[in-house]
Amino acid sequence: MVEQTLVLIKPDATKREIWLQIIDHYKQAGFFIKKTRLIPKMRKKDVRKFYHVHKDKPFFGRLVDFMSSGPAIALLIEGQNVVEEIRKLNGSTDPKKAEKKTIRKEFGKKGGEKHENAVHASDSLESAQREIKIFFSDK
Ligand code: 3AN
Repeated sequence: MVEQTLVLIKPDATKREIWLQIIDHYKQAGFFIKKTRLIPKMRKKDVRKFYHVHKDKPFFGRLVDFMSSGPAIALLIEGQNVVEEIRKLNGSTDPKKAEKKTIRKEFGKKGGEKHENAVHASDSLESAQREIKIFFSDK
């Protein structure tokens, strides 16, 4: 089934100027990037809304500060089974545990914190729809 998913290249990756390499990595792996959008800085209240499922986690405050600390790049990716395929290519949440050749292994910040894992991707079709609307509804 043709699906759409949302990838966010996070501030740790834009600050390290590796966002283009990350986009290339998705393309080399055969994914079709339908739309891109630069987000100069997410507002804290928008990050809180975006990650609302984690609001009671101990790392929530750090995650909100981090996500609003610099630019992010949103990618709308389309293709067969992309929600699952993109998560596979991204690898484990913690870059230290991510498998070889995954985005988080290659591009997660070395010696960084767990949230400095370069990318976010929607975890279900339902979240993809919600997240795509947040970043691309006016396009
Ligand atoms: P994923 O992004 O792989 O779906 P989630 O949904 O478990 O991972 O985590 C959502 C966000 O919270 C991610 N950006 C992740 O980096 C961050 N996060 C998860 N666990 C921790 C933790 N223990 N400390 C700091 N940040 C975390």
